[in-house]
Amino acid sequence: MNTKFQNDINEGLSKALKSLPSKYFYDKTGDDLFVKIMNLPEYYLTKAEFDIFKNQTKNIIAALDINPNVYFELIELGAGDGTKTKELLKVLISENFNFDYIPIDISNNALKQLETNLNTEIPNLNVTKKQGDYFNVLDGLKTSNHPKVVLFLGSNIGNMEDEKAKRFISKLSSSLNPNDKVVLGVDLIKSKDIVLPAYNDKAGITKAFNFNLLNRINKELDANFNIDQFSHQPEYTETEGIARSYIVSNTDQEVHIGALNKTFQFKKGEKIHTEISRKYNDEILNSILENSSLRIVTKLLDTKSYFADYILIKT
Ligand code: AVI
Repeated sequence: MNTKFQNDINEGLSKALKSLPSKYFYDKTGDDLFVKIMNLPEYYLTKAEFDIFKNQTKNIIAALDINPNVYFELIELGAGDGTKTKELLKVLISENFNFDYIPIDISNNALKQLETNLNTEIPNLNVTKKQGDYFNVLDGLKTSNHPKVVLFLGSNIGNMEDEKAKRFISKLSSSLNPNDKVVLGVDLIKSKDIVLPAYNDKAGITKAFNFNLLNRINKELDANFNIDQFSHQPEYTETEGIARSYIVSNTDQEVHIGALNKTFQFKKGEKIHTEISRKYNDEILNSILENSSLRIVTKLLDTKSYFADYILIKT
């Protein structure tokens, strides 16, 4: 039994304002659902960032200001399937840059698939995969003194509360040397009409993704959540720039979690907060970077200006 999972669920459901950590979306079912989300017409984030990597590859490379004669490490945190990164890797290889690609991911499976795929698609690329939680793997980066470029794409930083994002950025910054670079992909603050449908798609895939948390608790912790008695509810205000996902109880009800030997009460309309997806602008990013030694060099936008890849430098 996974006691960390068990403890986190107990803690979240015992609070006055109930919550569940979004990291638990990502089991095999959650990973598959997220791949479907990335292909949804409403989910513009992945397409927008792909647009930047496909059409502005040269601008990314110019902003990184890499010396083609000096070896560097290209490190990707949470590499996933590498679709966007491949656009950059292909150009770096064709222009004879001297580097290794170091994808870091929590899933060994995802890393193996990525490596096999890259070996076929870009045979001249050196891949050194590292498995682990990227928050922890950051410490290991300090052991090498080669110049580094760290990719943290996909608005993954958006799933962190601002305080956590600040801690993460400080840790990232302290594992780098002056002049190292970071490519940080963030979703930009924009109107509700565009953001909300991305988290409330017509096909109901995001709902299934959100409810996967309850299914996991049912399966792994012997619980009896009746999925039909809950609703998926994303919320977003442009002034705040944060999309929040909730699971709302449709009725007064009780749920028993066998592994905890505990029953939880839910009031009609009571919300369980499951995810934050923060959207950014320059001001918010600067406040996140404030106590670190990372500064913005360049901001690259997709054609619709929905998404930005910021190039940051360690000062
Ligand atoms: C992984 N992350 C950036 C996604 C997001 O947009 O916050 C996760 C997601 N949640 C619902 N849809 C997609």
